[in-house]
Amino acid sequence: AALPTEHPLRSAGVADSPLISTLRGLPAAHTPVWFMRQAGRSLPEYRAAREGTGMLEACLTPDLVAEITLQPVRRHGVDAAIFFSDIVVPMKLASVAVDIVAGRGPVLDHPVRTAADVTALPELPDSALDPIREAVARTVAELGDTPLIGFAGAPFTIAAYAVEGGPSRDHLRPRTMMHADPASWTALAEWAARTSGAFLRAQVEAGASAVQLFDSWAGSLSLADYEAHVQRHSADALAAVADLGVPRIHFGTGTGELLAAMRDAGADAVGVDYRIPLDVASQRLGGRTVVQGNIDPALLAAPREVLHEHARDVLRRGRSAPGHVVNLGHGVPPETDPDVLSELVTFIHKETR
Ligand code: 1CP
Repeated sequence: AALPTEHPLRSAGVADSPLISTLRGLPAAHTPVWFMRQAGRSLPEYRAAREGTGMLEACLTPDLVAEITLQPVRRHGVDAAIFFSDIVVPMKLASVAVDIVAGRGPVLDHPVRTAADVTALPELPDSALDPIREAVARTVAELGDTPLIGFAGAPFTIAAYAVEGGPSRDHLRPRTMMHADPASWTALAEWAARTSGAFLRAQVEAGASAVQLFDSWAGSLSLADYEAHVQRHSADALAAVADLGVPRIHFGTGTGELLAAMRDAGADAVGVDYRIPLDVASQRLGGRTVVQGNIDPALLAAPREVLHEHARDVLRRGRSAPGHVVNLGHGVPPETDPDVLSELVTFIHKETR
């Protein structure tokens, strides 16, 4: 299979954009920058658009999704849009009883803990992804040469919410399940990989030019558990778009010990959180993998000169990799001053042009 004829990645503007060039290890006009959670609570226009609409309802309203996805591109001039959605949206579309509770996060009515719970998980029908396709199509129609990044949750992070039934700190239950009931774990992770893989594929076919797999909580795993129980499922999710030829980014937090294993799951670029410097990350990746990161979100609230010095250090260390996409080490904190982000984008572009 190939990308549809009218796909943005077939246009020179998107294909040669700083983000796509950099992810492919090619030279770019400047170092690209975007921010995880750039579409969200740090923007007053986001809060206004979301007013009175629940998170999941918003994610299934194509006009609203397009508007929220475009807001940070208009305001900050970032080098990519990230599709406004959530990692649990495909679960919801598969008819799992899940909601996103304000101030908490995803919560399931029935946590998935036994073999019977896993067997009862509903498959995601292809037609359920139509609102996603429509939202992506509306978004890319407005984006011009700025690429859209599609995303999905990686099987471990999805399973962490499913088994715990909501947010947790140590993700003990899913980590227990992989040892106590490996057959159920495997079936759950395979379900999550199919579901996330279909979500990724729908976004790419509808116009996303790159993808990011979020394994936000993989840092709670040992390398041994990652390799034995997680890596091949993440590889399956990434493989769902392999034939389409879009660059694939793989991100997690606290994953300093897992970077090479995450790359080997099939990623072109590896996202690094703020806990290890990019030159160390690049060395752990054998110096042959594009890196993304890793401005510490805490420094967004520091004096401008302190933030700039930190950003310069991140750029300097990023040069040891064959390509560097600037991002934060994790999401934009909700209380961030949006002007700081706009100014940081200008700074990165000026420093690297
Ligand atoms: O701008 C963007 O980055 C696009 C939007 C986006 C993305 C990529 C949202 C909107 N969610 C996500 C992915 C996501 N969702 C991840 C991976 C990224 C990360 O590590 O931050 C995770 C872990 C979730 C789960 C989730 N959804 C949480 C975390 C809960 C926990 O365990 O601590 C929360 C709070 C949500 C809700 C959510 N998702 C997105 C927004 C804007 C919100 C807040 C909604 C609201 O309450 O109004």
